Amino acid sequence: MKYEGVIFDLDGVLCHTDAFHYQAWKQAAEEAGIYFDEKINDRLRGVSRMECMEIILEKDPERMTEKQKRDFADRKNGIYRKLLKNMGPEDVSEDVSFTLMYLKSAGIKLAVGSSSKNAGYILERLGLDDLFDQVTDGNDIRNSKPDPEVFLKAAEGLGLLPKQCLVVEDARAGVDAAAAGGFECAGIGDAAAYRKTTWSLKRVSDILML
Ligand code: B16
Ligand code: MG
Repeated sequence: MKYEGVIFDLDGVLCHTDAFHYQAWKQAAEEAGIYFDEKINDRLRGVSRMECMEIILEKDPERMTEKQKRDFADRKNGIYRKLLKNMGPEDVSEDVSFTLMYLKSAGIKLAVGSSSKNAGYILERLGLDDLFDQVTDGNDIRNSKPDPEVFLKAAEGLGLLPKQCLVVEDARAGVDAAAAGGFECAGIGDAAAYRKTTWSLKRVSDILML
């Protein structure tokens, strides 16, 4: 690999929490009488919790006060955290596990760059909390993706420059963030077909060829 470090997005790359996010937003929305569907959920990938609120309320932005928005987001997070208890090391795919072990043994520095404030907890549930040299998440940043802050801080934590690192992302907002920070970016899923993606991946282990 030509990179000295790899910065992985968490949700959608190292693991899949989409269904839990969906269930939690859906339940909180139903309780509050707000419409929510999978299409809206798809637009929430890589986006911070409070920015998700703006998307959910975009048809009726005046509907809630700031306090009500925070309460709604807290309610969603409570439901989401309970669902995360269902996750365990078996939720890391063999492909992801192999990739992480291979890179680690090759001496490549490894980081997580996630918008999620639950990243630490998720990594713990997955049994991956000791593996990374740097974890930068939603608790460490002021501006979330597409702002490059999360990746710039992760690279800094690794002691590397953006051009020395590869970012791996599943969300367009994340690819935009990587590009804005001067990183090359490998896109998987939704991000694979995005024009700003440097490399398109079918599976995470494809990065081992770069
Ligand atoms: P939380 P990533 C993102 O994580 C998710 O893709 C996005 O759907 C979620 O809204 C965001 O984290 C915030 O998550 O509510 O747990 O703080 O893809 O950047 O790892
Ligand atoms: Mg993601």
